[in-house]
Amino acid sequence: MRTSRIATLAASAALVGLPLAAAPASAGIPANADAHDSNELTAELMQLNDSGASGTAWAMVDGNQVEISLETEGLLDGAPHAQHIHIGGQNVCPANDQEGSGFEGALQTSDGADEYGAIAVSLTKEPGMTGAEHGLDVDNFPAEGSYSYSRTIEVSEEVAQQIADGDGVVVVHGVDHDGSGTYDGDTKSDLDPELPSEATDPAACGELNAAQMSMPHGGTEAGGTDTAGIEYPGAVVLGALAMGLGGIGLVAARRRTTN
Ligand SMILES: [Cu+2]
Repeated sequence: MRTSRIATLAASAALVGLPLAAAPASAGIPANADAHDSNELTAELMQLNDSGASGTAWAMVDGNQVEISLETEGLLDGAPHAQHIHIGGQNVCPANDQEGSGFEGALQTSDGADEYGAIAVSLTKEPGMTGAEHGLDVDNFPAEGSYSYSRTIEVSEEVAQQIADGDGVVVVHGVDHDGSGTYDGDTKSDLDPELPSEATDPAACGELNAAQMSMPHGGTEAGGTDTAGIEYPGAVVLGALAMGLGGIGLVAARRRTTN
């Protein structure tokens, strides 16, 4: 009687132990991340208008909070770069060589609206406002040729969902078409006739898509958990539970993407 019960226990333990072998595969998921309502995205920013600019963007959607980081280079130094998440187009970037209505065929911001949509979130620095209507608050945007930007922004639930669904496109503006070292020229901006078009023409663009792997922001905490799980039997059960929860999260995430 007693031995068979022990055998049952051993069998259960073996079953519980099984997921542990698969645990390292989940190491990329940060231990503190809530798999149910967070969504990690990345974008590679490519030049538009032959600006020579490039960069990367990373975003994490958690409820109606969007944490976003940008790394840029090759932009005009000493001039403000309006930057936004655009939503509502085909969720893509125009081609670098796409002809527009601006200076010598330059692509103006509205020329790319079919591709990337309209301004949805203004990526200003603190304490700048982040709504679409603040898209040209030039005093609150980075003004270097290369910069790192990071901010957590509260958005509407609709915008959060759209970004999480991969409908967001990051656009950085400001191109020195004539190489004068400043925003000038006779062509007026299609967004604000008070500004030269150079101040608002798109310089770089990247589509925010679901991240294939964790960026440094969340990845570091994940390393310690697996070894701890092997040393403490209690943690094995926790690990198995976490695997189960993770699985549910994955199913939910997949369902969301197919919808
Ligand atoms: Cu924009």
